[in-house]
Amino acid sequence: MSIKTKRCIDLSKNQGAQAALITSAHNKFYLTGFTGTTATVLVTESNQYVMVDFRYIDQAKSQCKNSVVLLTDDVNNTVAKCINDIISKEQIETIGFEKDQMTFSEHEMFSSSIKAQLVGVDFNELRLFKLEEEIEIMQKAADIADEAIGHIMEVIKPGMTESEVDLILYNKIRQLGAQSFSFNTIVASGWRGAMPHGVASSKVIEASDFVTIDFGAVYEGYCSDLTRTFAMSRQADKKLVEIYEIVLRAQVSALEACKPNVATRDIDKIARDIITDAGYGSYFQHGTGHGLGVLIHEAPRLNKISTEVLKEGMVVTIEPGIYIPGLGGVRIEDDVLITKDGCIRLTKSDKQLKYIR
Ligand SMILES: [Mn+2]
Repeated sequence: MSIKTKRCIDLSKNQGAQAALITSAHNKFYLTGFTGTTATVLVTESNQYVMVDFRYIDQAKSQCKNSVVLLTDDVNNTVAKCINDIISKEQIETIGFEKDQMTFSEHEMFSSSIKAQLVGVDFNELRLFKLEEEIEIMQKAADIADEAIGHIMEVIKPGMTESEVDLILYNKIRQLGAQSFSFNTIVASGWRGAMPHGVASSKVIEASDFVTIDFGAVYEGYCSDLTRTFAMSRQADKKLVEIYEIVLRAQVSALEACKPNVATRDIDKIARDIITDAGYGSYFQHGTGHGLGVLIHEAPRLNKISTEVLKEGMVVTIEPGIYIPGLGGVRIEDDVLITKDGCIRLTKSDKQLKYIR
């Protein structure tokens, strides 16, 4: 049994279920490597079963390691029948489902057709600790983001729209081997920089603008997440230059404090206190960071109310920002791996304020 599968069954057992019914795309991929859109995964004490119809049988057989692949159909050999055969053979009475993921109608369908009790299980911790093989992939995803933002800083010019920049960035990450963006890329220039999630628009980038770009590359199923803010020229507003230095200090201080056994809430507090002491506390309303992996946002969270503690093997973002309506904003973000006695940055792009020309 793989380490990932063992974690899955342990989480289920700790929450009162003998087996785990996995229906979310991200957890199916994490456990089995399957990237198709339709499959049902059942993890038991002795096996990991992947149930697919004829469209995915060859794909599942080639992608799913450490798994028993079963062919289903809509009539005689339904998913429910397959599950019932397994639970009677392995004497399973309780099956955990992903309580944050299963829809109400899926739950109705499974609970009326499966001869075991369904138990809601929280699988949010499943992907919390990255294995060596995952860290290697995430480093590559981060390297792609670093190289792509470097390229943008070389080619960006006043007069381009944010959308044009978005497209150049997309082509670059694809050339570098990424499958897709991790999420809709934020290119927020000038006044739009005050919108923390200002997805690239038709706005033209001006010579006096600050520009915030927040994007990530998905490489072999894993996300990176990188934000850099820069000035298009020395015409930029002096107040934003001052804000940049505050955000940079907050980001570096929080990042340098990341190590095992530090509370995520304390990392948030380090960044927040620096920004608050500088007089901008009310302009920093989001959390300082989040876990990263197969999903762009996963456990742990780093904010005012989070209760997790950093441990070796977690990968998190550190991304404080200041946003002033009518003026603009600054955010700086890196991806960080928690190590045995500290942390290392996966994203390595320079953080000194850059003036494009
Ligand atoms: Mn992020």
